Amino acid sequence: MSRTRFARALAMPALAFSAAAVATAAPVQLTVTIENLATANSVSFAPLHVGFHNGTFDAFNNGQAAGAGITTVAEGGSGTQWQADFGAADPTATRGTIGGALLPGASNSQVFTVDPSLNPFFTFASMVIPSNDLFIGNDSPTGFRLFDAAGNLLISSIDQLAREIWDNGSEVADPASAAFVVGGNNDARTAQNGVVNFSFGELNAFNGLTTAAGYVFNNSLNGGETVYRIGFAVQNAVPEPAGVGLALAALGLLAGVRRVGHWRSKPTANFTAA
Ligand SMILES: [Ca+2]
Ligand SMILES: [Ca+2]
Repeated sequence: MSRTRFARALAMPALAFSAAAVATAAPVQLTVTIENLATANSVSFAPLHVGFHNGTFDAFNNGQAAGAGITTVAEGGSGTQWQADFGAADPTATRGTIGGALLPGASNSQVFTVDPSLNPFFTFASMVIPSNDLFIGNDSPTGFRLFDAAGNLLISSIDQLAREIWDNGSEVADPASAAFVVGGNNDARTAQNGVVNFSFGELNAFNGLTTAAGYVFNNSLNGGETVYRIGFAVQNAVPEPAGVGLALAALGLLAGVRRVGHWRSKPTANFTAA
C-alpha cells in the first residue's frame, strides 16, 4: 500500500466533512471498545451506558446528592432512568449500552452511528461490581469532546483510574444487599444519605467473598491504577457520491478489488488519524 494512497484516504474524509458541516450531517460508524484493566480478582463492571450528545446532559455532580438517573446505574447497573433522563434532555443524542459483566482482563466492543457535528460529546456510566453503589462516569457533560468541528476524532481512548471510582452516596456498603456477590440481595438497600464523591474504600467490605462470576474478591487496587479503558475508532470513510458507487457496481470485478483495498488500508489510516 503506497503512502500516496494513505494520504488520499486521509484527505478525502476531511474534504467531505467540511462540506457536510455546511449542509447536512455526516454520520460516522464509531467502534467503542471497553477493557477491564483492573488487577485480577478485583473489580468487574456492569454494562457500560454511553451517549454521544450535544453537551447538555449532566448525569451527576461531585459533592451533591445523586439523582434517580445515576442511581439506577450505581445501585443496579441497569441505567434505566439514566437512559430516560438522557433521552429527555437531548432527544437527538445517540445512546446505547455495551455488554454484560466485564470481568478483569476482559474486553468488548460495539459500533455506533454518530453524527460528529450534532453530537460531538461523549458521556458514560457503569456500575463497579461487586458493590452497593459504586460507579465510573463523567461529571462534566463537556469533559470529553470526541470530535472537532470538522468531524475529526480528537480522543482515541479514555482511561479510568481506581481513584476515579465514584461512591454514589446513596446506599450503605453491605454485601448482604449488594450486586454481584454470592448471598447478596441487590433488591435490598440501606440509605446512605450521602453525596457523590470519589471513593473506592467501600470495596474492602467485599474482600474474601465469592463473586457471582466465581472468583474470590480482593480489593488490592491502588488509586493510580488504570482499571478501565474506553477506546474509539472511526470505521467508515464518508460514503462516496451515488454515481461513483453505481459505476463501480457496474464494474463488478473492479468493485471487488476496491473493497479489499478499502478494508486493508482503513485501520492504518484511522490509527494514524487518531
Ligand atoms: Ca456534573
Ligand atoms: Ca455507598
